[in-house]
Amino acid sequence: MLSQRSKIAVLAIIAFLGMIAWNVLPARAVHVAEEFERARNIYFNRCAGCHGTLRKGATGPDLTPAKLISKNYNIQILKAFISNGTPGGMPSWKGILSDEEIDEVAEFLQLEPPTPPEISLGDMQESWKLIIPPDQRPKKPEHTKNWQNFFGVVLRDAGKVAILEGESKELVNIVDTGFAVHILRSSASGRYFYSIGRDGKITLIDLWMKKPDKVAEVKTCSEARSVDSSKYKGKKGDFLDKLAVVGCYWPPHFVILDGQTLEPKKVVSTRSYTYDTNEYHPEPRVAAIIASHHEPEWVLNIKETGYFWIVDYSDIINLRITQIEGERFLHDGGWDASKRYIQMAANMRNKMVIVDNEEKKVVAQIETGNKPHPGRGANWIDPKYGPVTATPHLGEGKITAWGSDPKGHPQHAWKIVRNVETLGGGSLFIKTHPKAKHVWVDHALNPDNKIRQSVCTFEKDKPEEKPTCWEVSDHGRVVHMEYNMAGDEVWVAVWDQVGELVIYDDKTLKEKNRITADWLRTPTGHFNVYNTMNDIY
Ligand code: DHE
Repeated sequence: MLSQRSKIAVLAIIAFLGMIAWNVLPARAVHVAEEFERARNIYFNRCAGCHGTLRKGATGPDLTPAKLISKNYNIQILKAFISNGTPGGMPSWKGILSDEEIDEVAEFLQLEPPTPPEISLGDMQESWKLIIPPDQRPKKPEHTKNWQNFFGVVLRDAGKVAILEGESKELVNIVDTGFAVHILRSSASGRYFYSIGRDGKITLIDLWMKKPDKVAEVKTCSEARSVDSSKYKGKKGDFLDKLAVVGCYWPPHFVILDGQTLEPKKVVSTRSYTYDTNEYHPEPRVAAIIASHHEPEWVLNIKETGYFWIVDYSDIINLRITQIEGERFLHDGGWDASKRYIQMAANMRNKMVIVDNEEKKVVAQIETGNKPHPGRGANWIDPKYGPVTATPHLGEGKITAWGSDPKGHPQHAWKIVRNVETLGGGSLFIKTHPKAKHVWVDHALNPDNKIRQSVCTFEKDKPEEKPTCWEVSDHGRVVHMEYNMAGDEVWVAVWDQVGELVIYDDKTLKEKNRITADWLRTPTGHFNVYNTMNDIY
Protein backbone atom coordinates (compact mmCIF):
# COMPACT_ATOMS: atom_id res chain seq x y z
CA MET A 1 0.00 0.00 0.00
CA LEU A 2 1.47 3.36 -0.97
CA SER A 3 1.37 6.14 1.58
CA GLN A 4 -0.87 9.15 0.92
CA ARG A 5 2.20 11.28 0.15
CA SER A 6 3.74 8.86 -2.32
CA LYS A 7 0.38 8.28 -3.97
CA ILE A 8 0.08 12.02 -4.50
CA ALA A 9 3.62 12.10 -5.86
CA VAL A 10 2.78 9.41 -8.42
CA LEU A 11 -0.39 11.25 -9.36
CA ALA A 12 1.54 14.49 -9.71
CA ILE A 13 3.98 12.93 -12.13
CA ILE A 14 1.13 11.57 -14.21
CA ALA A 15 -0.63 14.92 -14.23
CA PHE A 16 2.60 16.69 -15.09
CA LEU A 17 3.33 14.43 -18.02
CA GLY A 18 -0.27 14.83 -19.08
CA MET A 19 -0.49 11.20 -20.14
CA ILE A 20 -2.30 8.13 -19.09
CA ALA A 21 -0.05 5.55 -20.72
CA TRP A 22 -1.91 2.40 -19.69
CA ASN A 23 0.39 -0.03 -21.46
CA VAL A 24 3.76 1.25 -20.26
CA LEU A 25 3.12 2.02 -16.58
CA PRO A 26 3.66 -0.57 -13.84
CA ALA A 27 0.52 -2.14 -12.31
CA ARG A 28 0.32 0.14 -9.25
CA ALA A 29 0.81 3.23 -11.38
CA VAL A 30 -1.92 2.02 -13.73
CA HIS A 31 -4.21 1.70 -10.72
CA VAL A 32 -3.29 5.21 -9.58
CA ALA A 33 -3.77 6.46 -13.13
CA GLU A 34 -7.24 4.91 -13.12
CA GLU A 35 -8.04 6.69 -9.85
CA PHE A 36 -6.77 9.94 -11.32
CA GLU A 37 -8.92 9.54 -14.42
CA ARG A 38 -11.96 8.69 -12.28
CA ALA A 39 -11.39 11.71 -10.05
CA ARG A 40 -10.82 13.92 -13.11
CA ASN A 41 -14.16 12.79 -14.54
CA ILE A 42 -16.02 13.31 -11.28
CA TYR A 43 -14.51 16.77 -10.91
CA PHE A 44 -15.38 17.65 -14.51
CA ASN A 45 -18.98 16.44 -14.25
CA ARG A 46 -19.83 17.49 -10.70
CA CYS A 47 -17.55 20.31 -9.61
CA ALA A 48 -16.23 22.21 -12.66
CA GLY A 49 -19.59 23.97 -13.23
CA CYS A 50 -19.13 26.00 -10.05
CA HIS A 51 -15.34 25.97 -9.50
CA GLY A 52 -14.13 26.11 -13.12
CA THR A 53 -12.23 23.55 -15.18
CA LEU A 54 -8.94 25.19 -14.15
CA ARG A 55 -10.35 25.53 -10.59
CA LYS A 56 -9.88 29.26 -10.41
CA GLY A 57 -13.35 29.63 -8.86
CA ALA A 58 -16.61 31.36 -9.83
CA THR A 59 -19.89 30.33 -8.18
CA GLY A 60 -17.66 28.23 -5.90
CA PRO A 61 -14.28 29.32 -4.49
CA ASP A 62 -10.79 29.01 -6.03
CA LEU A 63 -9.55 25.42 -5.55
CA THR A 64 -6.07 25.66 -7.06
CA PRO A 65 -3.44 23.83 -4.96
CA ALA A 66 -1.72 27.14 -4.08
CA LYS A 67 -4.99 28.55 -2.74
CA LEU A 68 -5.75 25.40 -0.73
CA ILE A 69 -2.27 25.47 0.82
CA SER A 70 -2.63 29.17 1.67
CA LYS A 71 -5.87 28.35 3.51
CA ASN A 72 -4.36 25.32 5.25
CA TYR A 73 -6.97 23.06 3.70
CA ASN A 74 -5.51 19.60 4.16
CA ILE A 75 -6.98 16.38 2.82
CA GLN A 76 -9.25 15.87 5.86
CA ILE A 77 -10.74 19.34 5.56
CA LEU A 78 -11.32 18.86 1.83
CA LYS A 79 -13.05 15.56 2.43
CA ALA A 80 -15.28 17.18 5.05
CA PHE A 81 -16.27 19.99 2.63
CA ILE A 82 -17.07 17.50 -0.13
CA SER A 83 -19.01 15.18 2.18
CA ASN A 84 -21.00 17.74 4.11
CA GLY A 85 -21.27 20.77 1.81
CA THR A 86 -21.09 24.29 3.18
CA PRO A 87 -23.61 26.84 4.45
CA GLY A 88 -22.56 29.06 1.51
CA GLY A 89 -24.48 26.82 -0.91
CA MET A 90 -22.13 23.94 -1.78
CA PRO A 91 -24.23 20.77 -1.80
CA SER A 92 -23.33 17.72 0.29
CA TRP A 93 -21.97 14.94 -1.94
CA LYS A 94 -22.26 12.16 0.65
CA GLY A 95 -24.63 9.56 -0.68
CA ILE A 96 -24.15 10.80 -4.23
CA LEU A 97 -20.41 10.01 -4.32
CA SER A 98 -19.02 6.94 -2.53
CA ASP A 99 -16.47 7.42 0.32
CA GLU A 100 -13.79 6.19 -2.05
CA GLU A 101 -14.77 8.71 -4.72
CA ILE A 102 -14.77 11.52 -2.15
CA ASP A 103 -11.22 10.49 -1.14
CA GLU A 104 -10.12 10.45 -4.76
CA VAL A 105 -11.57 13.89 -5.52
CA ALA A 106 -9.94 15.34 -2.38
CA GLU A 107 -6.58 13.93 -3.53
CA PHE A 108 -7.13 15.20 -7.06
CA LEU A 109 -7.68 18.72 -5.70
CA GLN A 110 -4.17 18.71 -4.27
CA LEU A 111 -2.70 18.32 -7.76
CA GLU A 112 -2.32 20.95 -10.44
CA PRO A 113 -5.46 20.82 -12.64
CA PRO A 114 -4.93 19.16 -16.00
CA THR A 115 -5.83 21.36 -18.99
CA PRO A 116 -8.37 19.75 -21.33
CA PRO A 117 -7.77 20.04 -25.10
CA GLU A 118 -8.82 22.96 -27.29
CA ILE A 119 -11.43 22.42 -30.01
CA SER A 120 -11.16 24.07 -33.44
CA LEU A 121 -13.89 24.85 -35.97
CA GLY A 122 -12.50 21.93 -38.02
CA ASP A 123 -13.00 19.54 -35.06
CA MET A 124 -16.58 20.77 -34.76
CA GLN A 125 -17.20 20.33 -38.49
CA GLU A 126 -16.00 16.73 -38.25
CA SER A 127 -18.61 15.98 -35.59
CA TRP A 128 -21.42 17.74 -37.52
CA LYS A 129 -24.30 15.51 -38.63
CA LEU A 130 -27.00 16.89 -40.90
CA ILE A 131 -29.62 14.17 -40.49
CA ILE A 132 -32.41 15.76 -42.54
CA PRO A 133 -31.42 18.73 -44.75
CA PRO A 134 -33.81 21.72 -44.71
CA ASP A 135 -35.18 21.04 -48.23
CA GLN A 136 -36.30 17.55 -47.16
CA ARG A 137 -38.16 18.80 -44.07
CA PRO A 138 -41.93 19.43 -43.96
CA LYS A 139 -43.12 22.63 -45.64
CA LYS A 140 -45.92 22.88 -43.07
CA PRO A 141 -46.71 21.00 -39.85
CA GLU A 142 -47.39 17.30 -40.56
CA HIS A 143 -49.71 17.04 -37.56
CA THR A 144 -52.65 19.02 -36.24
CA LYS A 145 -51.30 19.41 -32.71
CA ASN A 146 -50.81 22.90 -31.26
CA TRP A 147 -47.02 22.76 -31.51
CA GLN A 148 -46.60 26.27 -30.07
CA ASN A 149 -47.94 24.83 -26.82
CA PHE A 150 -45.54 21.86 -26.83
CA PHE A 151 -43.29 21.41 -23.81
CA GLY A 152 -39.71 20.23 -24.24
CA VAL A 153 -38.68 18.41 -21.05
CA VAL A 154 -35.00 17.84 -20.28
CA LEU A 155 -34.39 14.23 -19.13
CA ARG A 156 -31.00 15.11 -17.73
CA ASP A 157 -29.32 11.81 -16.89
CA ALA A 158 -30.96 9.95 -19.78
CA GLY A 159 -29.42 12.42 -22.26
CA LYS A 160 -32.82 12.84 -23.89
CA VAL A 161 -35.54 15.42 -24.42
CA ALA A 162 -39.23 14.52 -24.16
CA ILE A 163 -41.77 16.47 -26.19
CA LEU A 164 -45.22 16.70 -24.60
CA GLU A 165 -48.42 18.18 -25.92
CA GLY A 166 -49.60 21.06 -23.72
CA GLU A 167 -53.33 20.38 -24.09
CA SER A 168 -53.54 16.59 -23.73
CA LYS A 169 -50.28 16.26 -21.72
CA GLU A 170 -49.50 13.26 -23.94
CA LEU A 171 -45.99 12.25 -24.84
CA VAL A 172 -45.30 13.12 -28.48
CA ASN A 173 -41.76 11.73 -28.71
CA ILE A 174 -38.50 11.20 -26.83
CA VAL A 175 -35.46 12.50 -28.71
CA ASP A 176 -31.89 11.31 -28.13
CA THR A 177 -29.82 14.43 -27.57
CA GLY A 178 -26.59 14.39 -25.56
CA PHE A 179 -24.97 13.78 -22.20
CA ALA A 180 -26.57 15.68 -19.29
CA VAL A 181 -28.80 17.95 -21.35
CA HIS A 182 -28.91 21.33 -19.68
CA ILE A 183 -31.43 23.61 -21.41
CA LEU A 184 -33.63 24.05 -24.47
CA ARG A 185 -34.28 27.24 -26.37
CA SER A 186 -36.77 27.80 -29.17
CA SER A 187 -36.00 29.27 -32.57
CA ALA A 188 -37.62 32.63 -33.28
CA SER A 189 -40.54 31.00 -35.16
CA GLY A 190 -40.84 28.31 -32.49
CA ARG A 191 -40.60 25.54 -35.09
CA TYR A 192 -37.26 24.30 -33.78
CA PHE A 193 -35.95 23.43 -30.34
CA TYR A 194 -32.20 23.72 -29.78
CA SER A 195 -30.95 21.54 -26.90
CA ILE A 196 -27.52 21.96 -25.36
CA GLY A 197 -25.81 19.26 -23.30
CA ARG A 198 -23.08 19.73 -20.73
CA ASP A 199 -20.85 17.92 -23.24
CA GLY A 200 -21.24 20.82 -25.69
CA LYS A 201 -23.44 18.90 -28.11
CA ILE A 202 -26.21 20.97 -29.67
CA THR A 203 -29.20 19.18 -31.18
CA LEU A 204 -31.82 20.65 -33.51
CA ILE A 205 -35.35 19.25 -33.12
CA ASP A 206 -38.01 19.92 -35.77
CA LEU A 207 -41.48 20.20 -34.23
CA TRP A 208 -43.26 20.16 -37.60
CA MET A 209 -42.37 16.54 -38.29
CA LYS A 210 -45.13 14.00 -37.86
CA LYS A 211 -43.11 12.72 -34.94
CA PRO A 212 -40.84 15.62 -33.88
CA ASP A 213 -37.25 14.45 -33.97
CA LYS A 214 -33.68 15.63 -34.35
CA VAL A 215 -32.61 16.86 -37.75
CA ALA A 216 -29.01 17.94 -37.01
CA GLU A 217 -26.37 17.81 -34.28
CA VAL A 218 -22.80 18.97 -33.68
CA LYS A 219 -20.33 19.04 -30.79
CA THR A 220 -19.11 22.58 -30.21
CA CYS A 221 -16.98 22.16 -27.08
CA SER A 222 -16.38 19.78 -24.20
CA GLU A 223 -18.48 21.74 -21.70
CA ALA A 224 -21.37 24.10 -22.39
CA ARG A 225 -24.40 25.57 -20.65
CA SER A 226 -26.15 27.99 -23.01
CA VAL A 227 -27.66 28.29 -26.47
CA ASP A 228 -29.96 30.74 -28.22
CA SER A 229 -31.22 31.59 -31.69
CA SER A 230 -31.39 34.72 -33.85
CA LYS A 231 -34.68 36.54 -33.19
CA TYR A 232 -34.38 39.78 -35.17
CA LYS A 233 -36.42 40.74 -38.22
CA GLY A 234 -36.38 44.39 -39.33
CA LYS A 235 -34.52 47.00 -41.34
CA LYS A 236 -31.19 45.24 -40.83
CA GLY A 237 -32.43 41.96 -42.28
CA ASP A 238 -34.53 38.90 -41.61
CA PHE A 239 -32.65 36.62 -39.23
CA LEU A 240 -35.60 34.59 -37.92
CA ASP A 241 -34.39 30.98 -37.42
CA LYS A 242 -31.22 31.78 -39.42
CA LEU A 243 -28.47 31.46 -36.80
CA ALA A 244 -27.78 29.84 -33.44
CA VAL A 245 -25.10 30.49 -30.83
CA VAL A 246 -23.62 28.18 -28.20
CA GLY A 247 -21.84 29.49 -25.09
CA CYS A 248 -19.09 27.18 -23.81
CA TYR A 249 -17.43 26.70 -20.44
CA TRP A 250 -14.53 24.74 -21.94
CA PRO A 251 -12.82 25.74 -24.16
CA PRO A 252 -13.92 29.23 -23.16
CA HIS A 253 -15.45 30.36 -26.45
CA PHE A 254 -18.72 30.89 -28.27
CA VAL A 255 -19.71 29.36 -31.57
CA ILE A 256 -22.02 30.74 -34.26
CA LEU A 257 -23.89 28.10 -36.26
CA ASP A 258 -26.30 27.97 -39.15
CA GLY A 259 -29.71 27.94 -37.44
CA GLN A 260 -31.26 25.44 -39.89
CA THR A 261 -28.40 22.96 -40.27
CA LEU A 262 -26.12 23.59 -37.26
CA GLU A 263 -23.11 23.90 -39.54
CA PRO A 264 -20.49 25.66 -37.37
CA LYS A 265 -19.61 29.01 -38.94
CA LYS A 266 -17.40 30.86 -36.50
CA VAL A 267 -15.68 30.35 -33.16
CA VAL A 268 -14.61 33.26 -30.96
CA SER A 269 -12.43 32.84 -27.88
CA THR A 270 -13.44 34.70 -24.72
CA ARG A 271 -9.98 34.53 -23.12
CA SER A 272 -9.20 38.05 -21.97
CA TYR A 273 -8.63 40.35 -19.00
CA THR A 274 -10.82 40.89 -15.95
CA TYR A 275 -12.80 44.14 -16.20
CA ASP A 276 -11.69 45.44 -12.79
CA THR A 277 -8.12 44.29 -12.09
CA ASN A 278 -7.15 43.85 -15.76
CA GLU A 279 -5.53 40.50 -15.10
CA TYR A 280 -5.40 37.83 -17.77
CA HIS A 281 -7.92 35.03 -17.21
CA PRO A 282 -7.42 31.73 -19.05
CA GLU A 283 -11.00 30.51 -18.57
CA PRO A 284 -13.68 33.20 -18.91
CA ARG A 285 -16.75 31.03 -19.40
CA VAL A 286 -19.85 31.95 -21.34
CA ALA A 287 -22.82 31.78 -18.96
CA ALA A 288 -26.31 32.98 -20.02
CA ILE A 289 -27.06 34.13 -23.55
CA ILE A 290 -30.16 36.13 -24.50
CA ALA A 291 -31.21 37.12 -27.99
CA SER A 292 -32.49 40.63 -28.61
CA HIS A 293 -35.89 41.07 -30.29
CA HIS A 294 -35.08 44.67 -31.28
CA GLU A 295 -31.58 44.32 -32.78
CA PRO A 296 -29.62 41.54 -34.54
CA GLU A 297 -27.76 40.87 -31.30
CA TRP A 298 -27.01 38.29 -28.67
CA VAL A 299 -26.02 39.26 -25.15
CA LEU A 300 -23.37 36.94 -23.68
CA ASN A 301 -22.41 36.90 -20.00
CA ILE A 302 -18.65 36.43 -19.79
CA LYS A 303 -18.53 35.09 -16.29
CA GLU A 304 -14.98 35.35 -14.96
CA THR A 305 -13.95 38.63 -16.60
CA GLY A 306 -17.27 40.29 -15.73
CA TYR A 307 -18.12 41.63 -19.19
CA PHE A 308 -21.31 41.65 -21.20
CA TRP A 309 -20.44 40.96 -24.81
CA ILE A 310 -23.11 42.26 -27.15
CA VAL A 311 -22.52 40.32 -30.36
CA ASP A 312 -23.95 41.87 -33.54
CA TYR A 313 -24.64 38.89 -35.80
CA SER A 314 -25.79 40.90 -38.85
CA ASP A 315 -22.35 40.38 -40.46
CA ILE A 316 -20.52 37.43 -39.01
CA ILE A 317 -17.53 37.88 -41.32
CA ASN A 318 -16.88 41.31 -39.81
CA LEU A 319 -18.21 40.49 -36.38
CA ARG A 320 -18.77 43.47 -34.08
CA ILE A 321 -18.74 42.89 -30.33
CA THR A 322 -19.49 45.65 -27.84
CA GLN A 323 -17.84 44.89 -24.51
CA ILE A 324 -19.60 46.38 -21.51
CA GLU A 325 -18.00 46.33 -18.07
CA GLY A 326 -20.43 44.63 -15.70
CA GLU A 327 -19.41 42.68 -12.59
CA ARG A 328 -17.43 39.52 -11.98
CA PHE A 329 -19.15 36.12 -12.19
CA LEU A 330 -22.14 37.07 -14.32
CA HIS A 331 -24.37 34.01 -14.39
CA ASP A 332 -28.06 34.01 -15.38
CA GLY A 333 -30.88 36.47 -16.05
CA GLY A 334 -33.17 37.83 -18.74
CA TRP A 335 -35.03 40.80 -20.21
CA ASP A 336 -37.38 43.24 -18.51
CA ALA A 337 -40.94 43.23 -19.91
CA SER A 338 -40.07 45.79 -22.63
CA LYS A 339 -36.98 43.75 -23.67
CA ARG A 340 -34.78 46.86 -23.61
CA TYR A 341 -33.00 46.16 -20.33
CA ILE A 342 -30.72 43.19 -19.66
CA GLN A 343 -30.91 42.05 -16.02
CA MET A 344 -28.21 39.58 -14.99
CA ALA A 345 -27.05 38.14 -11.68
CA ALA A 346 -23.43 38.45 -10.62
CA ASN A 347 -24.29 35.92 -7.94
CA MET A 348 -20.95 35.83 -6.14
CA ARG A 349 -21.15 39.62 -5.81
CA ASN A 350 -24.76 39.45 -4.50
CA LYS A 351 -25.86 41.78 -7.27
CA MET A 352 -28.17 42.14 -10.23
CA VAL A 353 -26.52 44.19 -12.98
CA ILE A 354 -28.80 46.16 -15.32
CA VAL A 355 -27.71 47.13 -18.83
CA ASP A 356 -29.61 49.46 -21.13
CA ASN A 357 -29.22 47.66 -24.45
CA GLU A 358 -30.27 50.74 -26.41
CA GLU A 359 -27.59 52.94 -24.86
CA LYS A 360 -25.20 50.00 -24.43
CA LYS A 361 -24.22 50.79 -20.85
CA VAL A 362 -24.79 49.67 -17.27
CA VAL A 363 -27.54 51.75 -15.69
CA ALA A 364 -27.68 50.14 -12.24
CA GLN A 365 -26.26 47.52 -9.94
CA ILE A 366 -28.68 46.32 -7.30
CA GLU A 367 -27.52 44.47 -4.18
CA THR A 368 -30.42 42.10 -3.73
CA GLY A 369 -29.19 39.52 -1.21
CA ASN A 370 -27.11 36.39 -0.79
CA LYS A 371 -26.43 34.95 -4.27
CA PRO A 372 -29.32 35.97 -6.52
CA HIS A 373 -30.25 33.20 -8.99
CA PRO A 374 -33.12 34.33 -11.21
CA GLY A 375 -33.07 31.80 -14.07
CA ARG A 376 -34.64 34.15 -16.62
CA GLY A 377 -36.29 36.12 -13.74
CA ALA A 378 -39.94 37.15 -13.49
CA ASN A 379 -41.65 40.35 -14.72
CA TRP A 380 -45.06 41.53 -13.55
CA ILE A 381 -47.02 44.66 -12.66
CA ASP A 382 -47.04 45.42 -8.97
CA PRO A 383 -50.22 47.21 -7.73
CA LYS A 384 -48.15 49.95 -6.05
CA TYR A 385 -44.86 50.17 -7.97
CA GLY A 386 -45.80 49.35 -11.57
CA PRO A 387 -43.63 47.01 -13.68
CA VAL A 388 -41.15 45.08 -11.52
CA THR A 389 -38.66 42.24 -11.99
CA ALA A 390 -37.62 39.76 -9.32
CA THR A 391 -35.05 37.17 -8.35
CA PRO A 392 -34.90 34.53 -5.61
CA HIS A 393 -31.60 33.63 -3.90
CA LEU A 394 -29.37 30.64 -3.45
CA GLY A 395 -28.07 31.83 -0.08
CA GLU A 396 -31.27 32.97 1.66
CA GLY A 397 -35.04 32.46 1.57
CA LYS A 398 -36.03 35.70 -0.11
CA ILE A 399 -37.52 36.97 -3.37
CA THR A 400 -36.41 40.52 -4.13
CA ALA A 401 -38.33 42.71 -6.59
CA TRP A 402 -37.15 46.02 -8.07
CA GLY A 403 -38.81 48.61 -10.30
CA SER A 404 -37.98 47.97 -13.96
CA ASP A 405 -39.85 50.69 -15.84
CA PRO A 406 -37.66 53.81 -15.89
CA LYS A 407 -39.97 55.58 -18.37
CA GLY A 408 -43.34 55.06 -16.66
CA HIS A 409 -42.17 54.82 -13.02
CA PRO A 410 -38.77 56.55 -12.83
CA GLN A 411 -39.00 56.97 -9.04
CA HIS A 412 -38.87 53.17 -8.55
CA ALA A 413 -36.52 52.27 -11.38
CA TRP A 414 -33.74 49.91 -10.28
CA LYS A 415 -34.69 50.32 -6.61
CA ILE A 416 -35.72 47.42 -4.42
CA VAL A 417 -39.45 47.75 -3.80
CA ARG A 418 -40.33 44.43 -2.16
CA ASN A 419 -38.83 41.46 -0.38
CA VAL A 420 -40.99 38.36 -0.04
CA GLU A 421 -39.94 35.69 2.44
CA THR A 422 -39.83 32.08 1.18
CA LEU A 423 -39.12 28.81 3.00
CA GLY A 424 -35.33 29.04 2.78
CA GLY A 425 -32.35 29.36 0.46
CA GLY A 426 -31.36 27.11 -2.42
CA SER A 427 -33.83 28.65 -4.86
CA LEU A 428 -32.89 28.26 -8.50
CA PHE A 429 -35.88 29.62 -10.38
CA ILE A 430 -38.79 32.05 -10.28
CA LYS A 431 -41.50 32.25 -12.92
CA THR A 432 -44.66 34.09 -13.91
CA HIS A 433 -46.58 34.99 -17.09
CA PRO A 434 -48.32 38.25 -18.11
CA LYS A 435 -51.73 36.50 -17.92
CA ALA A 436 -51.02 34.66 -14.66
CA LYS A 437 -52.34 35.41 -11.21
CA HIS A 438 -49.33 34.12 -9.28
CA VAL A 439 -45.53 34.23 -9.06
CA TRP A 440 -43.82 30.88 -8.34
CA VAL A 441 -40.47 29.99 -6.77
CA ASP A 442 -38.63 26.70 -6.06
CA HIS A 443 -36.04 25.78 -3.39
CA ALA A 444 -34.31 23.00 -5.33
CA LEU A 445 -30.91 23.18 -3.63
CA ASN A 446 -32.10 23.63 -0.04
CA PRO A 447 -30.42 21.05 2.26
CA ASP A 448 -33.74 20.22 3.96
CA ASN A 449 -35.72 17.51 2.16
CA LYS A 450 -39.13 19.01 2.85
CA ILE A 451 -38.06 22.50 1.76
CA ARG A 452 -36.40 21.39 -1.46
CA GLN A 453 -39.54 19.46 -2.32
CA SER A 454 -41.70 22.57 -1.89
CA VAL A 455 -42.71 25.57 -3.97
CA CYS A 456 -44.06 28.93 -2.81
CA THR A 457 -46.43 31.22 -4.67
CA PHE A 458 -47.86 34.65 -4.06
CA GLU A 459 -50.48 36.72 -5.86
CA LYS A 460 -49.13 39.51 -8.02
CA ASP A 461 -51.98 41.74 -6.81
CA LYS A 462 -51.48 40.91 -3.12
CA PRO A 463 -47.70 40.84 -2.69
CA GLU A 464 -47.98 41.84 0.98
CA GLU A 465 -49.78 38.62 1.91
CA LYS A 466 -47.80 35.65 3.19
CA PRO A 467 -46.91 33.30 0.31
CA THR A 468 -48.70 29.97 -0.05
CA CYS A 469 -46.15 27.12 0.12
CA TRP A 470 -46.61 23.36 -0.11
CA GLU A 471 -44.77 20.12 -0.75
CA VAL A 472 -45.13 19.12 -4.38
CA SER A 473 -43.62 15.68 -3.80
CA ASP A 474 -42.14 13.46 -1.09
CA HIS A 475 -39.08 12.51 -3.16
CA GLY A 476 -36.38 14.11 -5.30
CA ARG A 477 -35.91 17.84 -5.71
CA VAL A 478 -38.65 20.10 -6.98
CA VAL A 479 -37.16 22.33 -9.65
CA HIS A 480 -38.14 24.82 -12.35
CA MET A 481 -41.62 26.05 -13.22
CA GLU A 482 -43.02 26.79 -16.66
CA TYR A 483 -46.38 28.16 -17.78
CA ASN A 484 -48.42 26.91 -20.69
CA MET A 485 -49.01 29.23 -23.64
CA ALA A 486 -52.25 30.66 -22.18
CA GLY A 487 -50.57 31.43 -18.86
CA ASP A 488 -53.23 29.62 -16.82
CA GLU A 489 -51.37 26.48 -15.73
CA VAL A 490 -47.91 25.80 -14.32
CA TRP A 491 -45.74 22.72 -14.85
CA VAL A 492 -43.34 21.82 -12.03
CA ALA A 493 -40.64 19.13 -12.25
CA VAL A 494 -39.73 16.57 -9.58
CA TRP A 495 -36.07 15.86 -10.31
CA ASP A 496 -35.52 12.20 -9.41
CA GLN A 497 -34.43 8.93 -11.08
CA VAL A 498 -38.09 8.33 -11.87
CA GLY A 499 -39.36 11.89 -11.79
CA GLU A 500 -42.69 13.62 -12.09
CA LEU A 501 -44.28 16.56 -13.83
CA VAL A 502 -46.94 18.11 -11.65
CA ILE A 503 -49.34 20.53 -13.33
CA TYR A 504 -51.26 23.16 -11.35
CA ASP A 505 -54.06 25.54 -12.16
CA ASP A 506 -52.47 28.96 -11.67
CA LYS A 507 -55.71 30.58 -10.43
CA THR A 508 -56.82 28.03 -7.86
CA LEU A 509 -53.38 26.42 -7.18
CA LYS A 510 -55.18 23.04 -7.46
CA GLU A 511 -53.27 20.10 -8.89
CA LYS A 512 -54.61 19.23 -12.37
CA ASN A 513 -52.30 16.40 -13.49
CA ARG A 514 -49.40 14.38 -12.19
CA ILE A 515 -47.36 12.67 -14.88
CA THR A 516 -44.98 9.91 -13.85
CA ALA A 517 -43.49 7.16 -15.97
CA ASP A 518 -40.28 5.17 -16.34
CA TRP A 519 -39.23 7.36 -19.24
CA LEU A 520 -39.48 10.48 -17.03
CA ARG A 521 -35.90 10.07 -15.81
CA THR A 522 -34.42 13.09 -13.99
CA PRO A 523 -36.63 15.82 -15.45
CA THR A 524 -35.09 19.23 -14.74
CA GLY A 525 -35.86 22.16 -17.06
CA HIS A 526 -39.02 22.17 -19.16
CA PHE A 527 -39.73 24.77 -21.80
CA ASN A 528 -42.98 25.87 -23.43
CA VAL A 529 -42.41 26.75 -27.10
CA TYR A 530 -44.51 29.93 -27.19
CA ASN A 531 -43.12 31.37 -23.95
CA THR A 532 -39.52 30.49 -24.83
CA MET A 533 -39.61 31.92 -28.36
CA ASN A 534 -41.19 35.14 -27.06
CA ASP A 535 -39.08 35.38 -23.87
CA ILE A 536 -42.18 35.42 -21.67
CA TYR A 537 -41.32 35.16 -18.00
FE1 DHE B 1 -28.11 25.57 -14.96
C1 DHE B 1 -29.88 27.87 -16.83
C2 DHE B 1 -25.25 27.24 -15.57
C3 DHE B 1 -26.55 23.76 -12.53
C4 DHE B 1 -30.86 23.62 -14.72
N1 DHE B 1 -27.67 27.25 -15.95
C5 DHE B 1 -28.53 28.06 -16.67
C6 DHE B 1 -27.78 29.13 -17.27
C7 DHE B 1 -26.47 28.95 -16.92
C8 DHE B 1 -26.40 27.78 -16.10
C9 DHE B 1 -25.31 29.82 -17.31
C10 DHE B 1 -28.36 30.23 -18.13
C11 DHE B 1 -28.45 29.74 -19.55
C12 DHE B 1 -29.07 30.78 -20.46
O1 DHE B 1 -30.04 31.41 -20.07
O2 DHE B 1 -28.57 30.96 -21.57
N2 DHE B 1 -26.23 25.51 -14.16
C13 DHE B 1 -25.20 26.27 -14.58
C14 DHE B 1 -24.01 25.95 -13.84
O3 DHE B 1 -22.84 26.40 -14.06
C15 DHE B 1 -24.40 25.12 -12.69
C16 DHE B 1 -24.50 26.04 -11.48
C17 DHE B 1 -23.47 24.05 -12.25
C18 DHE B 1 -23.14 23.03 -13.28
O4 DHE B 1 -22.26 22.20 -13.03
O5 DHE B 1 -23.74 23.01 -14.34
C19 DHE B 1 -25.82 24.72 -13.15
N3 DHE B 1 -28.61 23.95 -13.83
C20 DHE B 1 -27.84 23.38 -12.90
C21 DHE B 1 -28.49 22.26 -12.28
O6 DHE B 1 -28.01 21.51 -11.38
C22 DHE B 1 -29.84 22.15 -12.88
C23 DHE B 1 -30.94 22.39 -11.83
C24 DHE B 1 -30.11 20.79 -13.50
C25 DHE B 1 -29.04 20.41 -14.45
O7 DHE B 1 -29.19 20.68 -15.65
O8 DHE B 1 -28.03 19.87 -14.00
C26 DHE B 1 -29.80 23.29 -13.89
N4 DHE B 1 -30.03 25.72 -15.64
C27 DHE B 1 -30.99 24.78 -15.46
C28 DHE B 1 -32.19 25.19 -16.16
C29 DHE B 1 -31.93 26.45 -16.75
C30 DHE B 1 -30.55 26.74 -16.42
C31 DHE B 1 -33.52 24.44 -16.16
C32 DHE B 1 -32.88 27.30 -17.61
C33 DHE B 1 -33.78 28.16 -16.77
C34 DHE B 1 -34.78 28.97 -17.60
O9 DHE B 1 -35.94 29.07 -17.15
O10 DHE B 1 -34.42 29.51 -18.63
